[in-house]
Amino acid sequence: MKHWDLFLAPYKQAIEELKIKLKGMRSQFEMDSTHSPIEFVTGRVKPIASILDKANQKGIPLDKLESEMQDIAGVRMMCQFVDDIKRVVELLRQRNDFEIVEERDYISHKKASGYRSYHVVIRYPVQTIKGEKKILAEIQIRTLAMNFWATVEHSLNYKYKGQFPEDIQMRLQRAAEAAFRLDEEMSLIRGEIQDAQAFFTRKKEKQQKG
Ligand code: 0O2
Repeated sequence: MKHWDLFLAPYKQAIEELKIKLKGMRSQFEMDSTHSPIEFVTGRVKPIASILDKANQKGIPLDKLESEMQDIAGVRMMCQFVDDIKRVVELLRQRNDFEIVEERDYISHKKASGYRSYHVVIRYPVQTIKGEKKILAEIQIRTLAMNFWATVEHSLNYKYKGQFPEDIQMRLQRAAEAAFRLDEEMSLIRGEIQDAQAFFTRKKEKQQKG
């Protein structure tokens, strides 16, 4: 087995486990017939090329990756409303299957790029045949609008290698403001939206029962 496969194996295992656990939170809300603050969950192990790029940019020696690169394992939890993010963070704080080591609030303090998200860095124990191994993982919690902006900006960043032409830079800033306003508008009609969603869920359940 190659060195990278061995190194990444516990991160892959952690992602698979975390996706099941965090998606499980959503199913529990559904069973409760209450609004789920979690819309959907995704996860990935950072590709080797991105690990090497980031290590290079941040001056992280390769033998320090385990302790200094916090997002080799990354999970994203998407929410409908900004207020849902706080609830999700609270739920994560209550869990006892991992330890929170750091929280970064890029919602109250958005990044200069316009990026908004709430990051929770955890130390997660992976059970292996050689015993327990604790790895760092980053959970990013964001609204659907924040996710849309970040996904598009990330692709453009890849294309332009961070050196955006001025017009694109300006449009991205405007798009970030629009995403912020969209979140605000949705929060204002949150009650209406949730009533409508509850109505459709009940209707679907009735139809399924025949
Ligand atoms: P990828 O491809 O998503 O893995 P730094 O790189 O110094 O900003 P640090 O210290 O690693 O960040 O921690 P931070 O900022 O909490 O987390 C970095 C990750 O957050 C990024 O990972 C992105 O996923 C996301 N992120 C942070 N800033 C931005 C931004 O301006 N735009 C977008 N689209 N995403 C952002 P990677 O390694 O950059 O990329």
